[in-house]
Amino acid sequence: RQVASDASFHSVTFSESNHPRVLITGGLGQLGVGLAKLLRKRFGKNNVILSDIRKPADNVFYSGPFIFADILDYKNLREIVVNNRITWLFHYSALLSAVGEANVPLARAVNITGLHNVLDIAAEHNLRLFVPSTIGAFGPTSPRDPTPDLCIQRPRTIYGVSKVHAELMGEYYHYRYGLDFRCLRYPGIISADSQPGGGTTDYAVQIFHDAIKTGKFKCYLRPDTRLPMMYIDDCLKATLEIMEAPAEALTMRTYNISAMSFTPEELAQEVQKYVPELEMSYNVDQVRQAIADSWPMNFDDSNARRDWGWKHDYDLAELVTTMFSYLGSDSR
Ligand code: AKB
Repeated sequence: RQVASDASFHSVTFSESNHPRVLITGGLGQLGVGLAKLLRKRFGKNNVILSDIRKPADNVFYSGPFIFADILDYKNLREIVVNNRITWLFHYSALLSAVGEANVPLARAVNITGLHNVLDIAAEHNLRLFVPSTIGAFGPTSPRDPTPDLCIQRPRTIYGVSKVHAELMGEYYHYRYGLDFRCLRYPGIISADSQPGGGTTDYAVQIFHDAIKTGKFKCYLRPDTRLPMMYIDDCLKATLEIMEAPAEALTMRTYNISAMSFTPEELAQEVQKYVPELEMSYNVDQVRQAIADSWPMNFDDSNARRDWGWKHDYDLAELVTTMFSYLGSDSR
């Protein structure tokens, strides 16, 4: 009887191990909950652990495994990886561009020291590691229209500097230690049921909420500020696709991905198709404007399209329709 139950135990663990065991750090930011939902559909609810240092809302807590993980605590992170037999790690903990400028020491700790912990644990435990990078990894001396994968990267924010560092360190660990590091440079991400925190592209999310609630939106960027953007479903799809891509398909380890580029003025025109009375005004925040002015206007993602078949589903019109169908334009 003992032997039989041991055998069935092993067969259960064996079949479960066909799926990756996933940990998502910084899981309560704009992207983690949506990513967990997508991965749980594919790999099973209990194979995907969401983590953060904050307390989750009840619906997040009850939708699947959630644990406390502090990426600055090496031992805590290592214990979680070992105890849960983690094989894939999505490292989403980071301070974004605007909030990073407001607290450089914290951004340096989270975005750089935290990354070092994650890299060491991933290399030591043979994990497949995804780290998001960003359009913010480029700077004023990069070509901006379009911005290719390989060009000058001299960002002027601590966020951008930390992301260039992450790209280079991940690639170094890949070539030096064989770490299966995969990285996408995200544009500004737009989502309906989660909020970004402290970024430069956040206006493109806030405009929908304010248009519905008040019919007014005050934008902190100039009307002609063009930035690459993407709907969250495309972003999460690309993230899963690069993690599942066969290693032989990847000619690089860090790829630009893109879907659309627009200015606040162009977004407002599209939003006005749903809220015609929307009153736009502009009150430029010099810090965020300077950041935006140093970032790509259009992102060249031809390598991602060629190597692993990246293709976006949402353009500007589709994005705006989808946002209003989630948020409900008549909920005022
Ligand atoms: C930010 O605005 O800081 C982020 C990003 C583009 O990386 N949304």
